[in-house]
Amino acid sequence: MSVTIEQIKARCPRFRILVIGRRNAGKTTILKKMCDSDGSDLRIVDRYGLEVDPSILEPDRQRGMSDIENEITFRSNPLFVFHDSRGIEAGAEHDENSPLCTDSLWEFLDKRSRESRIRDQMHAVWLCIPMDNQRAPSAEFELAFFNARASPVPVIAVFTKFEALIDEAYNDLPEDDLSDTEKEKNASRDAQSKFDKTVLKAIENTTHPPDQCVQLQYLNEERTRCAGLTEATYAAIQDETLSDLFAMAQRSSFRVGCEKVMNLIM
Ligand SMILES: Nc1nc2c(ncn2[C@@H]2O[C@H](COP(=O)(O)OP(=O)(O)OP(=O)(O)O)[C@@H](O)[C@H]2O)c(=O)[nH]1
Ligand SMILES: [Mg+2]
Repeated sequence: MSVTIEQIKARCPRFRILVIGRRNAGKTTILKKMCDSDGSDLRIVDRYGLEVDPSILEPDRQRGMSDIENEITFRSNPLFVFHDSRGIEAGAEHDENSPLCTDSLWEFLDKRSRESRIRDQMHAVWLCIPMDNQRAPSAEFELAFFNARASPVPVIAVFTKFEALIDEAYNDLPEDDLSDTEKEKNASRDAQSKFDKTVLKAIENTTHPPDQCVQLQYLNEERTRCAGLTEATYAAIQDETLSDLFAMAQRSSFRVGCEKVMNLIM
């Protein structure tokens, strides 16, 4: 007998994601895109269910103000609930490269994976790695996370601001008479090749590499969506209930969701 949407929602009403990444990595931008929100409907509650002022996530607020246990939701899509690593980086407050406090992150993930109810467990991790930062991935930050432990939940490495690598490759192109279109094509090719040989290789050589990798670009622009992240997350989820729930929850990339939901309904 196939499982109905109501049965899935009764067991686990929301898909829970932990988003990790250094300052300015593009975390909040991704959450908003995923929920098709402009940010005005953002809601935060603390571990006791008490309402928290959403301004604690604003870029100029101290990272320590935020608590990883806080649940972030958007009214535009109540099927997703997020946790932001933002409060957890150690070191100088204004140093975007200050090291990740990996132990605290793993403690949080371990605790969540021991929760008896599926609704309280963490269902996926998005680790955002900004490509406009010359020091990413670094041994103090992203690589430390992947070298620390095997994750009890799927981890997706999200390479954000990928266009920064393409811009860099464009500037490095040799002088010639190629058209702008050809130059852009060559820059994309060179950026991808450099990324594969350096960034991706470093990530894949860690002790516990991510389940999926995805590149995102120009997410600061209104027109862009993060369909690649939807597909990568969907591909990483093993549990059937969770994969059905994720398919229902994601709205901004309709392809996976509609197919799955239609199959469940019919
Ligand atoms: N160029 C470019 N900018 C981006 C992209 N994604 C996000 N940004 C911009 O990067 C800045 C930081 O994005 P946020 O989403 O606030 O980053 P964050 O990781 O939540 O930052 P903190 O909350 O301070 O840790 C914003 O100005 C975004 O508009 C992208 O793909 N390309
Ligand atoms: Mg943020």
